[in-house]
Amino acid sequence: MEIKKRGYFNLLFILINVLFADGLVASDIQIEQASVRETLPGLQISAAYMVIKNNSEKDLRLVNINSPRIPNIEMHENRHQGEMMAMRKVESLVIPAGGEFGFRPGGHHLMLMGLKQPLIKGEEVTLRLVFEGGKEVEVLAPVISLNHPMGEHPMSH
Ligand SMILES: [Cu+2]
Repeated sequence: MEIKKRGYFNLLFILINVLFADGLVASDIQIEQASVRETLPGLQISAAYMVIKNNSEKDLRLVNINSPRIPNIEMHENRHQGEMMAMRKVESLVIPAGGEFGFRPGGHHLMLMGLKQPLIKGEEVTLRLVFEGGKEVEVLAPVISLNHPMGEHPMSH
């Protein structure tokens, strides 16, 4: 089932690249350091991180992230509220032309919610990034351990 799905999404990815070949080639958007944090026992949420590079000459607006395996993914920012850090959902984010945007531990992050099964270290999760105008890019993110230096995430929701 998983293999069949992956084949389908690979095909979709190729089709998307063909459909949106007008001025924006796949290498215009580069995803680096993508990772998903393993779930804590009993929890149905986790976090994902990545750096998105925009090599094109136009700003890109990230409007949605989804995954065949994760029911709900939100983009969150961390904000100081007095002494506390609080998370807030953001609807979209701009990746500046020729620049990058990072979802990183302690800062903006992707909140993975409503997980039906635990995310286990060593697995890989497909994440699909949707940009304004319909451009889509897929990345296969490894699930990493909570003890990984990149795996820290404040849990104060
Ligand atoms: Cu969050």
